[in-house]
Amino acid sequence: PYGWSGRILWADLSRGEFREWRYPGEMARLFIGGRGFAAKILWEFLEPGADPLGPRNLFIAAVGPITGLPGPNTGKLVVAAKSPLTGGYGDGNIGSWAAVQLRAAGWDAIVVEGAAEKPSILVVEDDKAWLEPAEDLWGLDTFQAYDRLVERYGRDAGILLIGPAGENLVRFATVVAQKGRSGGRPGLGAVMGSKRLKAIVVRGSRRPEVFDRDALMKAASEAIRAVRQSPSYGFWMRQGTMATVEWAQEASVLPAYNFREGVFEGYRGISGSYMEKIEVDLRSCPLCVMPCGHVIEDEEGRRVELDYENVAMLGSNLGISRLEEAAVLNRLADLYGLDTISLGGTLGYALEAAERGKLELDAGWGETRKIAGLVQDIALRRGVGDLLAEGSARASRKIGETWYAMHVKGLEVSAYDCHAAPGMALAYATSPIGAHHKDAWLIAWEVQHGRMEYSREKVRKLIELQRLRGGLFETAVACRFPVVETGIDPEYFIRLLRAATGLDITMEYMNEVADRVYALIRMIWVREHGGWSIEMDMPPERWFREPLTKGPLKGAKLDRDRFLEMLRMYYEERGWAPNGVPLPETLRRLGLEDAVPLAEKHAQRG
Ligand code: PTT
Ligand code: SF4
Repeated sequence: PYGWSGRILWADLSRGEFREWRYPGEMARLFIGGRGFAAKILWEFLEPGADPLGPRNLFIAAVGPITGLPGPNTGKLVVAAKSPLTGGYGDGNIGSWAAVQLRAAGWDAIVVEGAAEKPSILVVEDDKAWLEPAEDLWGLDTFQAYDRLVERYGRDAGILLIGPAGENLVRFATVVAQKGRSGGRPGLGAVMGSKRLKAIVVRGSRRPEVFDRDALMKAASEAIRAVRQSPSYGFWMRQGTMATVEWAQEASVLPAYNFREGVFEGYRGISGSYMEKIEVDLRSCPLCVMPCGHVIEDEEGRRVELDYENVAMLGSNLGISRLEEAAVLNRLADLYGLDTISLGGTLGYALEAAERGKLELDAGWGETRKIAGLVQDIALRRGVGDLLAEGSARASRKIGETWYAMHVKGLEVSAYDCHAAPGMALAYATSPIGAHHKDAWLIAWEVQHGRMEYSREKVRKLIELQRLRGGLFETAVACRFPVVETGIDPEYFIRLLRAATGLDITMEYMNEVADRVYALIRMIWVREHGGWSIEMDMPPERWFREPLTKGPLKGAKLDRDRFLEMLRMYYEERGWAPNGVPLPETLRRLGLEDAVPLAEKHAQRG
């Protein structure tokens, strides 16, 4: 086959066994790769009710047909598992040489089950796989461990690893690649930790086979030229995602003080414009043609790669108005392997709970040094850090105040306040992994199109974005920024897919793949939770309860009834029942017959 190797590496760490699974060709056609493969594998092989931090959970790393090929920004891979943070489907998308190497080794995915007895490294070299001891690395931070792994396996090795947070099963620990590339927000690092897997190291020596190399090269060079000629390319190269700080402030969506407000008085000090003045380096994922890893030196003179989400969640959301201070927290998150968004959301919740006298905490808004201490406590599960390592949903239930815990399904909201953005709130509510912006960054469109409206048009736009971002880019597996940031035509990626696979793939075809993957992921959630209700898709109570008190949109908040109406429209558009379960006929149309019995049991019509 072209585009796929047709092989998945199955590693059982309990038994120390490694086997090749030649999966059916239909799986490639229906699910493409990446998130699609992850969803299919979890649906078929994950034991329902398995403890996410137990040996029966499956940890998956998957590439897609265009990963690692010529073309803009194809050095990405998807990591997925049942999430210890949400109890549902969880995934993330990381830029890493491991993506390129996995393809060169001739595997479309790695599935890891069981748990090793001792800290281990899974080494994959072309067709062979084995475990090596990692006792000497256990306890090391991700930078130290990365350096040791490079020494041991060489500069060209693809490396995915965890830090102390993953080892200590912090529920929002991530998987880290290179220094400062991190993914798998819903606790994928803890899943690796529970398997005592410090790292996965991959090397391959083959060139992936493609159907039509000339067509591939042509599409790739045209796409790269389009990126470089884009009017937004220059500004992107200067600020990357950091440009969003000033934009978010202007649009009143910059989270401040645990999402109490959408504007922050100190936004200039954490902005992209300020960053430009102190930037010391620019890094990127492999094969990237528009690098966005802007590096500055933090308060302590150490190098940190920044992103908007990190800076907003660990800056304005915690009342911190100096970039160099937010960077201290960002760096700690990278070192320990903690998700910056969930960390910022959980810390924001804790600071507010302390302010309300519900939690004893020796830290307040803007107190960076003390907050940094808390970050360490979380990673090492010390004192109150042990409670906060559970994430804001669990911590808030324990504390007994849940309405200002800013999460959906247990995953903390990314850095866009939604008091005045019902569509973005719906994007969080319906994201397949909990509140993440990656599937639908509706906010930019929404602020210009009837911002406070609850309309079907908005619902349709949301689904359009979910199909493109959560479908095409998560299954073909490449970075979505060439399309969503420099605005090149997504058709370039369809051409790459066609040239790689030889299949007659169109955008409509990929939209259907996206709908199939969405429906199947929803069925995984339904199975894990023993049913579903519309309340389980609701955004945080704060946005309905308490209006903004500052900025041009002062007084704005969401309307519960109108939001529910829009959520029902969303289900309708997707062919899901009014309680959020895909209808049997929808599943049949998408070729998901094996999920029909579960849907028949749980879908409540009207
Ligand atoms: C992503 C999430 C994001 S989304 C950010 S900043 W962003 C945070 N980054 C973190 C970090 O850094 N360190 C850390 N310890 N935790 C972090 N948590 C947060 O994780 C990332 C880029 C970005 S930067 C974005 S939007 C795009 N996301 C893509 C995606 O989801 N799919 C895709 N096909 N392409 C994408 N391109 C862009 O990639 P998660 P990365 Mg990340 C330091 O992984 O789990 O999806 O969460 O992977 O290699 O760092 O690239 O303003
Ligand atoms: Fe990585 Fe940024 Fe390049 Fe995308 S644009 S591949 S996230 S460096």
